[in-house]
Amino acid sequence: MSATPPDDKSPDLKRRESLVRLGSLWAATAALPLAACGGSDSPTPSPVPPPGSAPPPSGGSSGGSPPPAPPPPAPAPAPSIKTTVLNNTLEGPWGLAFLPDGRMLVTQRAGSMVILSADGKTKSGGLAGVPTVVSTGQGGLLDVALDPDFTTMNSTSNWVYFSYSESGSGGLAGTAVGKARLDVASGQLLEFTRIFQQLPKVDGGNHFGSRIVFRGDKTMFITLGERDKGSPAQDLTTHLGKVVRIKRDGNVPDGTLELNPDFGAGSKPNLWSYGHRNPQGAALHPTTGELWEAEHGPQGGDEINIARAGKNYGWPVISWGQQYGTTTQFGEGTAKAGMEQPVTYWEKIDGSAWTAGTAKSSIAPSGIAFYTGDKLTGWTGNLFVGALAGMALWRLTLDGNTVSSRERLFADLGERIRCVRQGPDGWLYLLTDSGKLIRVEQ
Ligand SMILES: [Ca+2]
Repeated sequence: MSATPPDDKSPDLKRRESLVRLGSLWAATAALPLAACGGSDSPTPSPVPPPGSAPPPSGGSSGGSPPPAPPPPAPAPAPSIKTTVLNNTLEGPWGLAFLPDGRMLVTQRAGSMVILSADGKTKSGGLAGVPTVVSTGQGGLLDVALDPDFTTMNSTSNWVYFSYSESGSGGLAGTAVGKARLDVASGQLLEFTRIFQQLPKVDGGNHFGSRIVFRGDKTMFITLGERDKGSPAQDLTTHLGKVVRIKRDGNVPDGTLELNPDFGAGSKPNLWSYGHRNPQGAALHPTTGELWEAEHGPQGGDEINIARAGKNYGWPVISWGQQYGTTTQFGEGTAKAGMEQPVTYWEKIDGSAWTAGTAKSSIAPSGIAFYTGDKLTGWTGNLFVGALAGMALWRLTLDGNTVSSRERLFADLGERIRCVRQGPDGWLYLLTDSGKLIRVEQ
């Protein structure tokens, strides 16, 4: 499959991707006039913010002071850091989980799951037992995660969990999560059970989310898009635009586990946080254990948030983005009391500062990962964000919960980066919409 799915922001995606291609061309040749990229919108890495800018915000303060524009660029990477394409035969890869023996379980959006050899070079046939998925628009077979107890290949806890777009009556669809036993020897998923359904199902093919992230208590977070419907993200009787937290059997945590927040009568009991747009990236912070998520804004306003229990992340009331095809602020503004601010956000596709009165643009973030290894020099503790429209890997350095710098990496690859994972070998692995598995190494 060569076509890329129309990820997010479809009204201006083609235009912005043409800007990206121009940007990549510029980066490659250093010859294209800036005017070709829309005036002052430089395609080079993030500039330093203007002198006197306030320091970046700490994570998740309610309302109040908005975060300033972009953090300064990070120091240049070690010159020896490089990318190696290990496989280019995947078809719309979306999620990746490392098996205990180093092989990789990869979902392909159209509805298949394959296993790659530990060196990435050999791809199995599609596993039997994958449920039927709706693969139109941004939907399909999406993320995959191993059971926290699936730590050896002969484990009896050989469960895998995966998110997908599930059809309903009348052409409606919604995100779902299923579990099944992975029998590698026979190439099958066995004992499939659906453990979560996003409700209500609605029409349209956009904003399914989704990522699955296990906490230390073996409950899982599932990030869910608002299905491009806007206001349901604020409606606590729906799963649209929410992060939910459930147990491995699909039930709501109770008893000895931390309870989910109480959102009141009529609310869905598995909700964790709300006001999200389309969170396609999520990862657990390696030291705080909190859930960080990346979500698509509208035209501009892509965000990284720390999704905390009971908090409202503002969509579609507040946003750092604009209405499509205009220079008009989206919603009521950029901040409101009782609504959380992102820890960082992008107003331009290349991370540069936005100029008032001009159109914003989107990096379109998908998978994210914290790097906890030490083999990539200087990158330990950094957060990595794959960009689709922005065709880059963003490296964010952190000072606690504050993003202290951002760096746009590998734009010259011209790849939509869908998924970022740290491998057991201490390198970073990327999946691209063009079907590649790429290792970042040095
Ligand atoms: Ca927000």
